[in-house]
This record gives sequence, structure tokens and C-alpha cells, in this order.
Amino acid sequence: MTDVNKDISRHVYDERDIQVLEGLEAVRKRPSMYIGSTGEDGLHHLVYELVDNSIDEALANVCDNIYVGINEDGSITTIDNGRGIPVGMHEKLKKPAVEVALTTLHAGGKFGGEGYTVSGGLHGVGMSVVNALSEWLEVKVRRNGHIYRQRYERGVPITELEIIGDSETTGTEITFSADNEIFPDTSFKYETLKKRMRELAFLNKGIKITIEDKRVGEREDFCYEGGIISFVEYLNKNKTTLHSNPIYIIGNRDDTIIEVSMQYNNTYMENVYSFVNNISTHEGGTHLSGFRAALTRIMNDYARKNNLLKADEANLTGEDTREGLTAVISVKLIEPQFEGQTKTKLGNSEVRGIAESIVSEGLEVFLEENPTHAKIIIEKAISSARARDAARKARELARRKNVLDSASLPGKLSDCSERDPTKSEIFIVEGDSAGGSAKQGRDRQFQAILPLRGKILNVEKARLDRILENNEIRAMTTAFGTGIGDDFDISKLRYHKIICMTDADVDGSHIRTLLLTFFYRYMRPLVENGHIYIAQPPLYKIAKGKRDHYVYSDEQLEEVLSEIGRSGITLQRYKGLGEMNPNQLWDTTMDPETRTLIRVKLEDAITADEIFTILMGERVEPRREFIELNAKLAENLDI
Ligand code: 0RA
Repeated sequence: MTDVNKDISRHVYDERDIQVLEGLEAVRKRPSMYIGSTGEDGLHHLVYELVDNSIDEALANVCDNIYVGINEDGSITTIDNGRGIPVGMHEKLKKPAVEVALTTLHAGGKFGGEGYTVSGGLHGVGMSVVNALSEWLEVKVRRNGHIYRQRYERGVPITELEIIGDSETTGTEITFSADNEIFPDTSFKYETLKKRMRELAFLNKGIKITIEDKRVGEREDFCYEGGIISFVEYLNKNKTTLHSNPIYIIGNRDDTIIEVSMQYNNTYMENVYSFVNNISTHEGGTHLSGFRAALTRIMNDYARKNNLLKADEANLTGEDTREGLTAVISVKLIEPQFEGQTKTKLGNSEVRGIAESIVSEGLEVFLEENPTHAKIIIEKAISSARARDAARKARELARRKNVLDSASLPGKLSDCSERDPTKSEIFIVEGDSAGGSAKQGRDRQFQAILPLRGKILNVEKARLDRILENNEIRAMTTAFGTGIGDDFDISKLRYHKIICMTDADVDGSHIRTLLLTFFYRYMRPLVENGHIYIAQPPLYKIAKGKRDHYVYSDEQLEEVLSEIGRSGITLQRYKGLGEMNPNQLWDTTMDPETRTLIRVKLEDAITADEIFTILMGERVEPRREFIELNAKLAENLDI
């Protein structure tokens, strides 16, 4: 329980204290209601919650420096040079404002008032939620020439707000230790925090954000004077771009600010990222549809006016105009309404028109002023339209020949008998021999096996018409039942778990990368909806006496060896799945009761895209570097 009794030294309890405690108890009872989950995402959300408040200060132009550090003991410190959380007495509550902010639900970023503070979604729940979910938290405020300090345990103040020194500067410093009574795992990931801090630095130009991991001595500063222009350059850095500088458009209507940066590259992929008040809107929304409408209309207008599209040719579709486009759309508005399954879709209907008119105007000016670039960009879209036509013909041909029809399931597929997709799973297995073991070892009721042999096409370098010629890709597409690309329909998915089962070696990991690239590019909803899994086959078998121990990592090997002793054992290292007999494969990797599956998250499409681009793209330099680091990759690639 919380240390309520420690608090009595301060003053006699009154009703308001009870209310506060009830608020914080509610947070501790149902943390997921406030931070989404108590898993990795929820844990990291604590940090974002604090940083959001510092960013709000930066947006009010009173802060340009933010620090986020993981301390040696695993606690987190955030520091900003904003105004400092107010420390004056709250009239009604008879407590310093900072204490109110840290102990009252929803009082956090909001009390202080207007500005582009965030609301909706999981953000903006306030600092008090972080406090309630921390084993301890210490706040230091530099303000009025003083340094103030207060400490809390599980949300309850255990000291008064005290002056502990003088300060000529202002700002807020918070250190907290996530409560292990709430979070099963309280270890913060540097990479995760780093990605988000970099993103925030791109989205808020000129703010310096420092991220540090004192556990290992790493530290990085992010500060981008170019803002989202720098963001687009970063996203395109391993790609061949079609015009040297990203297009940049900014405009506002009243308090709604729309900012867009965009640049085409010579791939066939669309990478458009949208944000509202610094929150990534994965599900899009009105700002994105306004942007898309503007792009389609203005490009068609320009193409017609300049005779790039002939009178008898059809209009460019929206998708044509976004082929090879990397763009960032960042909107700031006062009262965003978030909708959708994950509350990452902007709902405010007025934003559609605002975005459309600002983007239209900006784009028109750009095309008129840069005719050479305009021509290159429009021609890219026209070539996409032609390829789309070819792909449609290829698909129709394939359909006529029934190759993509699930009525003619691929010959290599050993299907399961279950017909309910939610209960069915399919293992994509590397090679025929592992495929054979998997087929014999499986529970045929609900487990289907699809062995893949041969190379999977390098999907970044081919358009859909060529991709459809690849046998392995056709086999997967028909087995899944979903179709592919524009035709993809998740409601037809025949298995809700798609499990990549590859060898636990370098080659296996490369094949996995290729598979994920393919899913990411052409069946993205599979990844977004969490249908893709990675099986974890063991690396070793230790036999001692009659018992077999399966070991899944080198660290675990050490653990198990010291546990069972090193004498009288036989150690077998599995080089591939094919070395396991069907029973072993079932026991170690396929049995839902005992196996470990890793669910593939599209947690960060940006990182995924980066890796795929380096691996598959045509810029030789970054790929050579990567391949030198990952020697055998090239063999699996059909380049
Ligand atoms: C309320 C009002 C004001 C600032 C803040 C809150 C504030 C909160 C946090 C949280 C982390 N860093 C922060 N910095 C400031 C405005 C106070 C004024 O008008 O001086």
C-alpha cells in the first residue's frame, strides 16, 4: 500500500487530501486507463508525458533546452529551461501549485492554460499520473531566484516544498523511478527514447534535446534548424532523390498551423508521416486527406496545363502522385479531436479544408517557380499511372489463370482443418526439409505450413507487376487469401497468426528481413494489426541423463550450464530447424503451450523503412557498409 501515514507530519487531513488520494489510487488501480498499458509502451509513456510539458514550454517560446537522461540506477531525469512549474500557493487547495500539478489528476499541463497543449489520446494525462506510478519522484523548480525541491512516494508527498538554494535561471527538473509494483519491467530503452526525442526535435525546430544513457555512457544532442525539412532529408538520406531540396509549405488559418515538407525519391514507395501537436497520427485523419486532395488536384491541373498529360489520358490517381514521395505533415491546433481505434486519427473536420487550401497554394507556387523539378515530379506520377495499368493487367491475367485465387491454394501449402481465421495460424518455413519436420510436428487442426524455397524477390526494386511473377510471393498471397497491394483486403485473411519460422542464424535473420520488407511494403495492415510473429527456435540442446534442456540464447546457455553443472552433458548446437525432428520442433517452437513468439510491431515505421532501404535500396554506399557488417546477406537477395 501507499505510505499514506507518512504524510501526517504535514497537516491534518481534510477532504481535499482524500480526493487527491482517491485520484491517485484510481491511477494505480487502473494504470492502463491512463497510460495505455503497463508494458514497454506504457513505461516509456511516462517519459513522454513529462517531455510533453517541457515541449509546451518551448512552444510558448520560453524554453529551448530539454534534457532526458536514464540514470545509473534506471531512474529518469528530465530537465528544461522553461519558466519552472509555478510554486505559489493555490488559493483553494492551500498547497503550492507544483504540488497540485503533481497530485491532482488532469491538473498537469492544462493548468497554465492555453497554447498548443495536447488533449485526447493517451497524451496530456498529466504529470500526476507519472507521479502516481513512480516508486519515488523528486521535483526541482528553479524560479523566483530560488531552487525549490519536493519528494513524493507513489504519488504522496513525503516532504514539503522546500527552498534548497539559489538560482539565477529558471526551469523544471524531475527525477522519477518507475514503480515495479505497477510495471513488470521497469527498464527504459535508450533507443526507444532516442527515436522519440529525435522526432520531437525535428517537429519543433530550434529546440535542443539532449538524450543520455548514464548506464552505458551514451549521449546525443538533437537540434534541427530546418525542422521538418531536416526530417524529410533524414528520411530520404539513403535514397536517390528526384529534386535537391525538399518542398516546404507553411501556413495558418487562425490558430491552426499547417506545415508540410516533401521530397520525391526514385523508389515506388509512399512514406508520408503525419503529426498533430507532435503526436504521430498513424491513422491519418482530416489533415492528411486535405493534403492528399491538394496534391492530386494541383498535380493534375499542372500536368494538363503543361500538356504533360494528353487529352485522351486519364487523370493521375492520388496514389500515382504519391509514388516515391517522402513527406511530413505537422499540424498544430488548439483543440484536436482524436478518433480511431488507437486514437491516432485527427477528427476535426475544419482542418481538411484548411490543409487543402494551404497545401494547394504552396504547391502551385512551387510548380510554377520550379518548372524543371515540376516536370520530373509529374513524369514520375505519369510513369506510376502506366505501371499501375500494367499491374492491373498482370493481376487480371493472374486472376484469370486463378493463380491468386484462394480456391486454388498453392501446392506447397499444408493447410489446417480449422476454418475460423482467428483460431488458425500459418508457419512460413525456410526450406523444404524444415518444412517437412514442421508438417509432421504440427497440430494439423489449426496449424498450416508453407515452406518457402528459393529467393524472395527484392521488393523495393520491383513494381507490383514484377512482384506478382515471383512464385514465393504468389504462394503467400494465395495462402493468406488477402490479395496484395491495392487489392489487399484484411477481412479475407485466412490465418490471424502468420509466423515466420526461420533458422536461428544469420541467413535466417536475412530471410526474415526480406519477409518483413515484403509484408511492410505490400501487406502493411498485417503488420499494423499485429498478425505477424517470429518463432523462436532454440539455439542449443543440452542433454543430461534422461533430460533435454533447450536453450534459446547464449546468455541462457551460461545460466543453464551453471545450474545443471558441466559434467556428463552433451551439447548440441542447432544449425537449422531441419536438424530437429518433428517432435522436437513441436516441443520447442510450435506448441502454443510452451513456445515463445515475438509479435512484430510497426512501432516505428520510420526505423523499419530505414533498415529496408539500406538493405534493399540502390544507393551503394550505405548498403556496402551494412553488408560489410552483415556479411552473408547479399546471397539471399535477388538484386
Ligand atoms: C503551468 C504553468 C506554467 C508553466 C508550467 C505549468 C510548466 C510545467 C512544466 C512541466 C515540466 N516543465 C514545465 N515547465 C513549466 C506557466 C508559469 C508562468 O506563467 O510563469
